[in-house]
Amino acid sequence: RINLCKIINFPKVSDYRGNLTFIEGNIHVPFEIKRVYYIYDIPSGETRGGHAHIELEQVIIALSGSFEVVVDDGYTRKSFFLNRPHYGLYVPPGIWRELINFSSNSVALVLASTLYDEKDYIRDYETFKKMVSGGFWDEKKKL
Ligand code: T46
Repeated sequence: RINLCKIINFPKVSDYRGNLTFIEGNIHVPFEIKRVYYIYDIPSGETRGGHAHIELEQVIIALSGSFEVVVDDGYTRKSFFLNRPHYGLYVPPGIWRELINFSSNSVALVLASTLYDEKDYIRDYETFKKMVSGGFWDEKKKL
């Protein structure tokens, strides 16, 4: 399932005044956008994430600066380097994610398919692995 994690390129309108990127739900991302949040003022060396989601789909964008997103489907790990605001990483449900190596002043913008729900989080890696091997997400393929 790791190959469901994909870079999505967004439209970029450039002219002498600069660049403009726009993102429309169900058009440029494969879900309706229900929530937007951003992570910023990250102290040097800190990491974010370290969990998986039951239902939530997200697109993670480096609005400013750069960082890496390490994704893990329970079998395979893959790392994506994000450093421009005109593309993002789509992360489907059932993927463990960690955000690492933030540059100074980086801002991670996240588009989310659901409202915040703590019950959707799997914060224990062993529990995640058990759910993967039990086939929990096998019927929930998307993209
Ligand atoms: C993810 C990564 C990339 C809310 O109250 N509402 C929200 O919408 C969110 C996202 C968080 N919170 C609260 C829950 C915690 O008390 O904010 C606190 C910090 O959240 P968390 O520790 O989950 O933050 P991260 O940066 O580790 O994870 C977040 C998202 O939660 C997660 O879905 O994929 O960013």
